[in-house]
Amino acid sequence: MKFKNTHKDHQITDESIYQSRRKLLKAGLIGTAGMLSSPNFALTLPKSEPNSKFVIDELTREQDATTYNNFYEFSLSKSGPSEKAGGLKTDPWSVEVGGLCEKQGTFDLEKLINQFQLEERIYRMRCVEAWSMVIPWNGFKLSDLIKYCKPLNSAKYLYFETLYDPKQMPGQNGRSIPWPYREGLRMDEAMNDLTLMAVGMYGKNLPNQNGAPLRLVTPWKYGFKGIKSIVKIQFMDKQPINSWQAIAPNEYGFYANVNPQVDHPRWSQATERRITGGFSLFNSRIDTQMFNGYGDYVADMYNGMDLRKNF
Ligand SMILES: Nc1nc2c(c(=O)[nH]1)N[C@H]1C(S)=C(S)[C@@H](COP(=O)(O)O)O[C@H]1N2
Ligand SMILES: [Mo]
Repeated sequence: MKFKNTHKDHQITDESIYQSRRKLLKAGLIGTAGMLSSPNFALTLPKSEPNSKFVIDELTREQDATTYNNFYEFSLSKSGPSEKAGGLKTDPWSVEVGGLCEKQGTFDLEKLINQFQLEERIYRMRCVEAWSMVIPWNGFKLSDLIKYCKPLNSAKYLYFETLYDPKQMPGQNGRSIPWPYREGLRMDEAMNDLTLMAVGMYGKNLPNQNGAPLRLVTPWKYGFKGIKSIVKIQFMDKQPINSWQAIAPNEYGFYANVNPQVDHPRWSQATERRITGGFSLFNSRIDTQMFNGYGDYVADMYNGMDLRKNF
């Protein structure tokens, strides 16, 4: 399957960000401050004051974003997924939609995504392990898929599952996680304009190690919410339990909102190591922003909630 990039006039396909920046410069799509500011993006990066002199909202190098991964189905190491996920068969791929919605069924992914408008969006991403990246995703809005499925009024949450196939995913022979990998969102979070179903990154199809052919992207939440290689979506009336919650409920909650004021029990969440590329994977430590800097778009959803309890 090959997704059709709807923004043919702006494709970040170069192996090196320096090359693509040069191209963008040439095309007049890059601001003088060095921030990416293309009118083609449906959503520009929310403005934020640099919170350290080292902050640069520069794209992470594709090379780093595709070789420094978390994907326990293949490996527990960061480099393992890129070495071991290559054989995963992602075409054809189907997604089973069920639960509290009218349009239940098993849908062929290629046919499914043809229903929706694909966009390119540059998002800051932050892992609970306190490293972060800036990634250009290609995908469609989860809200479009939800509307397509016609949820019942009783549907309050969305539940997702990754493929379970130990033959293709050798990590599933181990017990690191109760398989299959699971994730959930409250319906308003799922409907939020930021929430993306990614089918590509850097203008290309998603590499397997990044969750091909379909993965969730919620940039105001820790990376573990970004469930990969999704085969099942269910509309539910009760809050589902995600995989990390199931393993360690005191360390990983349902909401997983990026929150510098609420530390992980074993380490601080106040700062993060921004992986951009260039000299090393450890190139700058910056202050973590509330909701990863996306508060203007998402803070309202959590009004009146105790975010220490709902972490
Ligand atoms: N199925 C599945 N999805 C997953 C994971 C995983 O192990 N299995 N790891 C999560 C974690 S902890 C992170 S930080 C992100 C990493 O995404 P990336 O490798 O594309 O950066 O994927 C998330 N989605
Ligand atoms: Mo993570």
